[in-house]
Amino acid sequence: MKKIMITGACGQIGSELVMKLRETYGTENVLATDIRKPAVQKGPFETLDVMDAKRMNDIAKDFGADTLMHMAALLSATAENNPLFAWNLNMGGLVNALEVAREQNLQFFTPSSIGAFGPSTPKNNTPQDTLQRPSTMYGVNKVAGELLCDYYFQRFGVDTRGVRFPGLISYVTPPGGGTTDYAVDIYYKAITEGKYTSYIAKDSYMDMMYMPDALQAIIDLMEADPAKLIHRNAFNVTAMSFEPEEIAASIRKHLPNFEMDYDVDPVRQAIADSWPDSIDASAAKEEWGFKAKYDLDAMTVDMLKKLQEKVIKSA
Ligand code: AKB
Repeated sequence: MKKIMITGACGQIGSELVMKLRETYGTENVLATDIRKPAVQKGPFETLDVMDAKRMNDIAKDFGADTLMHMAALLSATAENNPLFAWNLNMGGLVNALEVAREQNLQFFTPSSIGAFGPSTPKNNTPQDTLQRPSTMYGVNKVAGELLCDYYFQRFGVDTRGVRFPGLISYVTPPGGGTTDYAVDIYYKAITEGKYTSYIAKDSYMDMMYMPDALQAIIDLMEADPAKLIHRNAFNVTAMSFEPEEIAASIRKHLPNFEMDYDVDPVRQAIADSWPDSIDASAAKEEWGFKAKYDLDAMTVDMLKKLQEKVIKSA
């Protein structure tokens, strides 16, 4: 049985990943760590600042980890507001985690992002291997991270694996500081207020994926036969690409009175404009069988149902 340690376990992906991994591998085999304590604690947890390399190493050793999933990172919009802090945290945390994996011979996962692409990248059906000259600090961190993970595999034989996630949509933990967060906020506001003001402009297409597909992708990649992996650390994965009017139209199929207007945020809009409109996930499909179950309408049905239940419960 695997023994998995996760950093950033209270974040948007981390909090759901911990639950999914505990269902799959057993509660006691998954150690959650984060700089802040979770609101509800139902399994092994340690407080950890990923900048503290020694503590990270000690915690992994004491737990007897064989796998490290490094999820702690600042997202694109927050990183743009404080680029130096983002560089220090995103790169410092990653190199500390890779060192733990190297010293203790752990299998390693960390997510990259569509943010690793930039304005000169082909915008449509963006290939797996292509130009990557991002114009954001987050993108610089992600490209450097992809290369660093490749380096740790080639130079030290660490079993590093990763995907380029698109915007992730979930009803469990709200995201914080991302450019794609509008596609989560819109569902909350549709339920609670019946209207939404989008900070992303009309016609701005970005790739997205529903969280259950993202979690399954992580497990499938980590379980994949290493002999089949050519692109270890930066597989393009996506389930859908849409712009604000399309997600609003999908919501209106269930809430016909839903209204949307725009108040575009120039910082997040510039980031969105620098990213691809849609990426090509065929390498992930060929090398480890990546498949997303949810398209936009299937996701909308589930999001609205789960959020309605959540709002009723908290009332
Ligand atoms: C963000 O918007 O920063 C993230 C991402 C696409 O990496 N959701």
